[in-house]
Amino acid sequence: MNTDLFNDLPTPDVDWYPDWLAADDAERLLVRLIDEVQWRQDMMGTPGGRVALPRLTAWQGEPDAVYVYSGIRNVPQAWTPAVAELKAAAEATSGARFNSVLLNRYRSGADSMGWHADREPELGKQPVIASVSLGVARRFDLQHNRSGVVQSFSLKGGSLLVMKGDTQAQWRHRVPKEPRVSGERINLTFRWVTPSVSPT
Ligand SMILES: O=C(O)CCC(=O)C(=O)O
Repeated sequence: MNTDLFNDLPTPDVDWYPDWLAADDAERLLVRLIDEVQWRQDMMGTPGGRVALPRLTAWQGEPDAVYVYSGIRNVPQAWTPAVAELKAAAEATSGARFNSVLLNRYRSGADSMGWHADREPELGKQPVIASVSLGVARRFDLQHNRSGVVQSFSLKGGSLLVMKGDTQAQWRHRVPKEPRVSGERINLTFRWVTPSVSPT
C-alpha cells in the first residue's frame, strides 16, 4: 500500500496514463474490436435464478491460460489482430508480460460491473493487470478494503490504468451503472495467468 504523505490516506498502487492512445487510434480500435471479437452473453447465478451479466464479454489468450471467475470457466479464444496490437503496446508500457485478456463490452451506461478484486490463485499474489479503455468514459471506483477510502478514475477512451503491487489484495473495484451515459465502451484487462495453477 502506498500512503499519501500529506493526509495519510491509502492510495492504490497504480500507474495512470490518461492519454495513452491518440484519440483517432482509440476510435478506430473500438470499431475494429466490435467487429473482430467473438462477443458472448454470459449468465450468472443469483438468489432469484440465473440472469444475464450486464455486459458482453470475451476472453482471449494462449491456449493454456484458462481462468475461472464468478464461477465461469474461460478457455481463451486465439488473439485477434487489434487485441494482439494492444497487448504488445500494454507490455511495452508496463514492462510486464501478458498471456491473456478479459474483454468487457458495456453497450451503454445501463451496463456495469459490480465490486470485486482479481484475486484468483492463477493470477499470483501481486498481479500486474493492464486495463485499456476505448469508447465513452466510464467511472471506475477503487475502494480500500480496510479503510473504505474510495479513489475514482474517469476511464476515458485511449487511457491505460496499470494495477499492480497489493492493489488486488487490498482494494476492490467496480464500474457502476451511469444511466445518463448512452455510448459504448470496451475495456480490456491484460493479465498473466500461470498455466500450472489454472483449473482444468
Ligand atoms: O471495465 C473496467 O474498467 C473494469 C474491468 C474489470 O474490473 C475487470 O476486468 O476485472
